[in-house]
Amino acid sequence: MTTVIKNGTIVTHDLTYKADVLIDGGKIVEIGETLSGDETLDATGCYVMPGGIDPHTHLEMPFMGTYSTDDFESGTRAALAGGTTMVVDFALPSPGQGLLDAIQMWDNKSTRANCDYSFHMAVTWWGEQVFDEMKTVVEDKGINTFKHFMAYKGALMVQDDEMYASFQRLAELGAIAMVHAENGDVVADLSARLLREGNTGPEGHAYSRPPQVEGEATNRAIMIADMAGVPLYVVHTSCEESHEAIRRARQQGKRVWGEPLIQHLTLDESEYFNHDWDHAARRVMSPPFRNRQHQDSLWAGLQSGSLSVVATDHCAFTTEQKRTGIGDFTKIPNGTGGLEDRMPMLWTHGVRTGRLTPNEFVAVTSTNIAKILNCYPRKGAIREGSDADIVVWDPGKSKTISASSQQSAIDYNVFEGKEVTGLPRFTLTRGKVAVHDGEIRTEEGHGQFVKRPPKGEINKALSSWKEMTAPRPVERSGIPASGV
Ligand code: DUC
Ligand code: ZN
Ligand code: ZN
Ligand code: ZN
Repeated sequence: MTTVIKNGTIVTHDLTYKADVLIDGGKIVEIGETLSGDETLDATGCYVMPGGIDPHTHLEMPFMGTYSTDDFESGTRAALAGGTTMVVDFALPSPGQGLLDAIQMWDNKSTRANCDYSFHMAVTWWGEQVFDEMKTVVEDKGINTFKHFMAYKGALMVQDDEMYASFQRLAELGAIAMVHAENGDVVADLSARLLREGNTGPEGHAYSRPPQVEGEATNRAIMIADMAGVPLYVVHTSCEESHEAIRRARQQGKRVWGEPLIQHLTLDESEYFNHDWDHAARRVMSPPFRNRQHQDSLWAGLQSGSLSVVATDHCAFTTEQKRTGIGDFTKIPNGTGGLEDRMPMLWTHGVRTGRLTPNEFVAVTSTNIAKILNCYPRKGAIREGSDADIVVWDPGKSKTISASSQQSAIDYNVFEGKEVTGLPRFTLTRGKVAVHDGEIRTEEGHGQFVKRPPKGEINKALSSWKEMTAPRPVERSGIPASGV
């Protein structure tokens, strides 16, 4: 059976034009004028865009003594409802557990996915087994991205020597390093001090993770990545200090990317103050929300291209789960939702305000990350031969975000009450209509794993190319050849 999307305007990261799209066997087979198919989807007044890719989710993740509540079923259903057609989740070994073992666990959970997905690998400890298994992960499992936690001391955090060893191994394998950039030692110290002084409420979480904590770690990771020669992707860039480091690295010719979250772009630190405990605790995530100056910096980064991708870090906990941290903010499970709201919120606050063009919207929600993760143009494109992961976007359709009508399984929404304009009319996952005007027709298990081979890119500051690629022995005696 063929499907045709008719009368819409195709918007990709680089082009805007009117054409119909013909789909067969889950792929885009033709783009042209006046096409016809067995089934017709009317896109009059709509933009036909590559479905969103959210490269940062934690579905059913064991974390802080519990599991994040949205799993691969509810999480990908929420994604599709908001126009996102692919998620990339983090396979997370517990310290001491093998990488392949963790992937097996994630394979088991993800059989329920409603849309396509891929995995990043988390490196939560270091040893010979991890070193050895990395090769299989890259070459056989199709995972080319490895995340390192520089925070969560005593749990997921890795030390600098471990990170440097891991980064060098990744460079060898042609993979990409990722970091959660926060100085975990400083966070632990500030947290203990705040608790001692009686600051036990959720606002203590924000005080314990100031922007300097993130800026320092981002700088450190960039320098270590430069020395190891590995490209670096910095997840959840939330502040100017971190953005500044990324901007500078990119100017120096380094392959470094930054990923602001829709939450940090649209919600600020006031959410932690002058609100009741539940309201604030529901918004506890790492990094925490920042002030308006940091938000401006993130928007500027998206506009100028120094920041590349908008994600969610979707890691949803119920109010009941959050309440395990009453009396001690360090026990509040860190994480917020956002999968369903990322695209409408970014359209509303990015495109409708004039900060982003529709083409830039496609770039930062889909195409840029497809290229970075090496699944373009299978994903992130409206092209003949690409997967028919498509969102037919109605720029005039509005709704008020509310937990009462969301797909996510938790009991609140951090964007509750926000009015958005710009919503999917249809969301297609490999040609199958999963959302039609708000009506959900997802199919559990439809989602397939997307393998992403290594690219082998190298990361070095331009000035260090010569020295680092061809080290020369030091002359110990005699007159130097240059005669100086
Ligand atoms: N931050 C969160 O808020 N939740 C999951 C992990 C993380 O780094
Ligand atoms: Zn993180
Ligand atoms: Zn995360
Ligand atoms: Zn199917």
